[in-house]
Amino acid sequence: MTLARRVAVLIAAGLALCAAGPTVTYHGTGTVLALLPPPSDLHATRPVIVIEHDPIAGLMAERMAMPFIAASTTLFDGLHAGDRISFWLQDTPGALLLVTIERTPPRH
Ligand SMILES: [Cu+2]
Repeated sequence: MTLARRVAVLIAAGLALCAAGPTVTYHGTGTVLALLPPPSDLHATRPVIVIEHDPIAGLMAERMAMPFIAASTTLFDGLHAGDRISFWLQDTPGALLLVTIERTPPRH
């Protein structure tokens, strides 16, 4: 490989990294409807949580019930259907990934 070619490859790699950009994170609140460790009907290998979520700024303007893939089953520890939660999503290439969950006081 010539030096010019090598430099071109390095530049292309650098541009690819830049294109990936900063990690985009969204914060949401809602109620747990179901906790589905893998394997489940919704995903063979990854944990899924179904949330009735409130509007999520920058992502979804509507309140709705929908499933999210969770980064780890350990996020489900101590959680139950019906719990009010605050959660954070990360926009990753494969999925909108739920990376953090906190239980919050019930809303009356
Ligand atoms: Cu939604």
